[in-house]
Amino acid sequence: MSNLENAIEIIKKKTAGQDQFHQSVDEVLEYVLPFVKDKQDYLDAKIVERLLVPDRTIEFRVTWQDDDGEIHINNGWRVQFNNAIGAYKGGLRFHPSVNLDTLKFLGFEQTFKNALTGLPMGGGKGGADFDPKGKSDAEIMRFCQSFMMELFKYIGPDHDVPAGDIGVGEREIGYLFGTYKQITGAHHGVLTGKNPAFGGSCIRKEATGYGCVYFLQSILAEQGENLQEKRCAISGAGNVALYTAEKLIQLGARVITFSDSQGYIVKDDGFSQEELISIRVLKEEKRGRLSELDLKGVEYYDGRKPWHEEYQVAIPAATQNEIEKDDAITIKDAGVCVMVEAANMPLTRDATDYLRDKDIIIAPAKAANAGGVAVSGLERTQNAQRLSWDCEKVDSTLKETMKDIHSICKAYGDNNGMVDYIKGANIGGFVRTADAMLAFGTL
Ligand code: NDP
Ligand code: 2IT
Repeated sequence: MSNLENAIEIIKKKTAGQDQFHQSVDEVLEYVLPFVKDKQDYLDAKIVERLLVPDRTIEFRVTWQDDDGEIHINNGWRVQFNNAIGAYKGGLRFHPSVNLDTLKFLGFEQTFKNALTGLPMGGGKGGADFDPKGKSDAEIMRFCQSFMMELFKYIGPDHDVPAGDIGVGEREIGYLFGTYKQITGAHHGVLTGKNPAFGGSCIRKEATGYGCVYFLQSILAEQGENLQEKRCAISGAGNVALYTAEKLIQLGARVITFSDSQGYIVKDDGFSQEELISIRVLKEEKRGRLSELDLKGVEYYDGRKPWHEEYQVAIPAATQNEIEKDDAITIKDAGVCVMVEAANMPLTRDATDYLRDKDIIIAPAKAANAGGVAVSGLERTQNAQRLSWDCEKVDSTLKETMKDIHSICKAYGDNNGMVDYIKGANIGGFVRTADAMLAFGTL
């Protein structure tokens, strides 16, 4: 065993039980280890070992009161993973399943994703094991206020800039930003994903989904194909799922499924933009369940995932490890040719291995869903300039960014003349971060 492999084993032992973190590390190392093998400067500086340990993790208590006056206590975290190329940047997740393992995997992934955008942003992630489901607006507000009472000590526009993720959208960012502003008196770009009324960027809420579709367009163009009439199955029915669908439908594809944590809906000839609005109102405004949707020609299947249909493009947009090996087999049998990871790490290792073995193209999350954080980067730029760009400018910059990420994947992901997007994204993201770390010396 080499010194490096030995060091990796020790890091894994020290972080025993952090299975999602190890899964994301293994995926990166599968490509990075062969790449650094003969690069003595990276090896001497122990860049790989340093990358596997977050700069710091902050854990805190969040105490809040519900509408009946009862006190609740949750755990909050911020993982500041790596700031080699810029201030820590990454979302906040509010979901009962959140723990340090989840946030470490997300912060680690975010480091490489942010590097791929070409913008000066390091990687971080945070959140709480708070369940927003069934909570009133006032309860959400009080939770966000209490969360920020602690988080504000560790963030700042040039230091760490959080945004949204699962369970944190424009409403929560509003409460968080309002609290930060109340405590510090400063109105600046400390959070992204803000409402454009007070400094948010046009297209930020659409950006992750739109970016996924722009990336898919580049992949299809590489195959001499396009989106016209392509049947797409999407999981999830949140921010990323719905804006991915909006752009797909705009560009002539058919979106046939959505899901939530209870079940899935299907419309065999594809959802329309009007139907999409009904789904958005149900999920975003009423915070309801897909089972409550009443739309003609739409079937609901309780307790099932959406992969048993016929489609060419699969787009998981819900959560990590939602596609297991059995689902991957179903997806292959459905006739899929491209898998676009809109969610972070949506495939288990077995599922990834199975689909790659069957030569199905996988666009990894680091590349495919980078559009969200890229426009977050543009929101920071606008805040620093004290002005707002028009939507056209933000959208065209997003398109260029996704094309550039596709080119990076091609440059680093050659596999016998084909593009291996997983390899390309991992090495491309690594090189940029590693070179910055080298330049700083031993820190
Ligand atoms: P939302 O909270 O808006 O929506 C999440 C969706 O996923 C909901 O439909 C939810 O169902 C479903 N879901 C969440 N957890 C689970 C679970 N454990 N099992 C089954 N379904 C689940 O989140 P986003 O759309 O923002 O995020 C979706 C994915 O995209 C995440 O992986 C996130 O990390 C990633 N992402 C988000 C970005 C952003 O800008 N928001 C940027 C890049 C990646 P239900 O309604 O029943 O809870
Ligand atoms: O996973 C992600 O890239 C995000 N949740 C978005 C992060 C951001 O800072 O916009």
